[in-house]
Amino acid sequence: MFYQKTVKYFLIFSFLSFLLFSISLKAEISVDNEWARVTPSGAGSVYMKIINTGNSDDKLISASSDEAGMVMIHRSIREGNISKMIHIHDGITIPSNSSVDLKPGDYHLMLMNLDKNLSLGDKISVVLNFEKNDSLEIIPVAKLRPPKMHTHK
Ligand SMILES: [Cu+2]
Repeated sequence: MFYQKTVKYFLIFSFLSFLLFSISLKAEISVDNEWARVTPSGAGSVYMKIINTGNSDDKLISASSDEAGMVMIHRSIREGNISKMIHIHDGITIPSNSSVDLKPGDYHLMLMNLDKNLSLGDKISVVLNFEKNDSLEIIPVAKLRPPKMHTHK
């Protein structure tokens, strides 16, 4: 009897702690217009707009996907006539009350060793990890071209 009560209180306490923990977590980062590019090789690129509505800067530090061996943060740069991709090791800063576009010819996520080649319309689950904010799951759809931007109020 005493044992049952203890278990009961413990469960209630755990649940309340979880609620408090959830409330204290930051959710000031959102993602819009996420999409993935179809590539003939075993890699794919993911683009999106990352919006920070908080009053402090945050940083996208890493990303992962169950469907890819590895997800890297890349940036395409031009050197003369050559376009090449560099691996961004220190993340992408998302300034407070601002946004950063991951777009072709610029920042993107590179899905390495995809389980299968992407086909048009495929959905891929990708988890974004931030320095301060909660991790965020996005599900970009494989497309040829970027989606039209939504309008925001
Ligand atoms: Cu890349």
